[in-house]
Amino acid sequence: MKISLPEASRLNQKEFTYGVATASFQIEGGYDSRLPCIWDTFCSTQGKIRDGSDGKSACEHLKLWKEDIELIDSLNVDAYRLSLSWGRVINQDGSVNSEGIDFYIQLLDALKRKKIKAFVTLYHWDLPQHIEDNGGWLNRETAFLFQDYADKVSQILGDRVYSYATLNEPFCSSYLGYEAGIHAPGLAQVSYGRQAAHHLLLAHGLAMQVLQKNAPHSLNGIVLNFTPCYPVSDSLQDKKAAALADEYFNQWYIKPLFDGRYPDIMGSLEDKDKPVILAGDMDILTQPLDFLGVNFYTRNRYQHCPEQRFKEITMPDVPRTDIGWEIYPQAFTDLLISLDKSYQLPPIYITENGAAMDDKLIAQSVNDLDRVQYYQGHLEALDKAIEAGVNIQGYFAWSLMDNFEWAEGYLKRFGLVYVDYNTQVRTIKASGLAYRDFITARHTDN
Ligand code: PNW
Repeated sequence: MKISLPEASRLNQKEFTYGVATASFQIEGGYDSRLPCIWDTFCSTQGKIRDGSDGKSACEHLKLWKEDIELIDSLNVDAYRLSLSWGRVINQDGSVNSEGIDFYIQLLDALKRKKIKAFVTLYHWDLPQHIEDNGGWLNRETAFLFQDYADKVSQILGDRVYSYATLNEPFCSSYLGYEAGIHAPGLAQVSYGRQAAHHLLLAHGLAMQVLQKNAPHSLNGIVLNFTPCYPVSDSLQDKKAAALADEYFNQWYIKPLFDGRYPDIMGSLEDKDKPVILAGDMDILTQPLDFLGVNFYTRNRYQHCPEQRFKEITMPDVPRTDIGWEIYPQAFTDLLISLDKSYQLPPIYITENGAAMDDKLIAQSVNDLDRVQYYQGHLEALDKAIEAGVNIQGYFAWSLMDNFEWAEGYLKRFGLVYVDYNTQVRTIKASGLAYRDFITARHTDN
């Protein structure tokens, strides 16, 4: 089974950037050579991770990185998106950990030799635990510690990095981590979630300032995730409910960056739940961006509900991935068009898209045709958005390989490459081969 798009599609041009993505905590292991982070603590708390696992070894990428770079190269991608572990490169006293930064320098140099562009995310959720012990993202000071971290690493890494993203998915860090309690650090209050979000976006703005100074030639920006909100029916009330959910879960994290204010739904929060915003903060948040990273997986459906503003409804009989997320590529097209209409955006990169499937390794191969189909459908959806005029420059599959899937532990597999966690043997799945062949077949005439 193949992935293919019409010959004339923008997605078939060499100039379009294709990559694969990972994140430090999900693949590195190497627990002993970094500071403990909030995910180590969360994993050691009973009942938080579905299979009781942790990220101490993960995919042993810290040891196997050379092999993994060969693997990435064998997929013929133009780019690799990775994240840095804050607690591997910065010591508790704020100084640089030379062994930690050396690991990334070697990795980035190896990518450079292979002409693979490095897209580096500075924060993909692994906050050093000592910072959480001082309040984490509820403490405004954390935003300045992040700026300092960004400053130090961007000075050292220099032009090895093609693109820096400040944060990955501030929605997940703040809402899932501080409001819903299902991600680290596992706190659950509206006021916490909203305050954490503001401090994360502040951290982003502060970091952008130093990145533009230290790495003016890199493409600097942020990665946001969107789960578009659809009504369960055509009724006006359900449509309103979906629009409110969209403000609360999606627009909350993008509107301040481009419009310098939070969505109107903030006005309906109780005063105790509203974030503290200091004078001048919005000027810091709205730094110009070189790119916007968009992560897309699925959509959600909402219904009007008298006691709440909106209620999420699980629809029966819709196609779903192994993690339970609805497969609905049209939402990808709709999302990109609506973002493009709503904001003055820089070029967009799709920094994550992919699916968890119930993979079976049989006779050293994984025949994940359902995942191939997911990619086919979503690349077609992306093509439609480009046709409609949205400026999209690249696409990253999530993920290079199976890895630690947060609260799901190792139970859910998102990789183009299968990982046997007993042996650490990697096997390229049918989807990985299809992705490689699709990238390789792009024509060069135009
Ligand atoms: C993203 N949601 O996480 C992350 O960037 C990856 O680290 C992760 O492995 C991948 O997607 C797959 O889950 C998300 O509930 C987790 O809306 C949860 C949500 C969205 C993104």
